[in-house]
Amino acid sequence: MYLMKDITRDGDPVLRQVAAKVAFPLSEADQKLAHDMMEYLEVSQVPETAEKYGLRPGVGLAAPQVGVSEMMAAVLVPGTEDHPKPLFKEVIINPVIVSHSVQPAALSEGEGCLSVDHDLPGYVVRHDRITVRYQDIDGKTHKIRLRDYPAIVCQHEIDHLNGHLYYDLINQKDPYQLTDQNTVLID
Ligand code: NB4
Ligand code: NI
Repeated sequence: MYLMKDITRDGDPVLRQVAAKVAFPLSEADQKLAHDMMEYLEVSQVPETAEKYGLRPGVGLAAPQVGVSEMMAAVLVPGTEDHPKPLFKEVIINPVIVSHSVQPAALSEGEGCLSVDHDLPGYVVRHDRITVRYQDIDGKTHKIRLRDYPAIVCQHEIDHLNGHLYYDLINQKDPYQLTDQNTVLID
């Protein structure tokens, strides 16, 4: 299982590289990578185990964040109290955003990143709705539509695979300025 000491930090060149496409069938190393990234998210989302292992909670984790420059990311968007089934749980491989809404969206609280030790304030303006094509661990291709919170998480992870970090998208002059008045703010 991954621990915080295994997470690459801002300044490591791997976070600025464009990751390599993953070949199928997955190698044993890639199968373990997929498993261990999702395991991190699961363990990090339970307060007791997060505390036990000293993990920062996460809803996504991209392979470059564990030092592997490959197009793979784990996403675990939890459900709500009265709807506990995860909103989206998948290891996405070779993901591509094939289309997106014109309408922008941002998390109202801004974003944080396990690879960035100090949270930088500001709106990270992204697409409100996306269509993503990706392969699962069995090599099966999926094309799915996501909106709001799960769409934001996937965009953050796909950005990692292309060498981008969330603060690249914050308006440097005025972090909470919204250029587009139609921006959806997501709690
Ligand atoms: C990825 C996210 C940053 C913004 C929004 C949020 C958390 C991350 C980074 C979009 C994607 C990790 C990957 C959270 C969190 C809500 C759900 C369930 C119970 C606690 C957990 C807290 F932890 N971001 N952290 N940051 N990254 N929500 N939640 N809660 O996940 O760097 O590239 O456990
Ligand atoms: Ni991140």
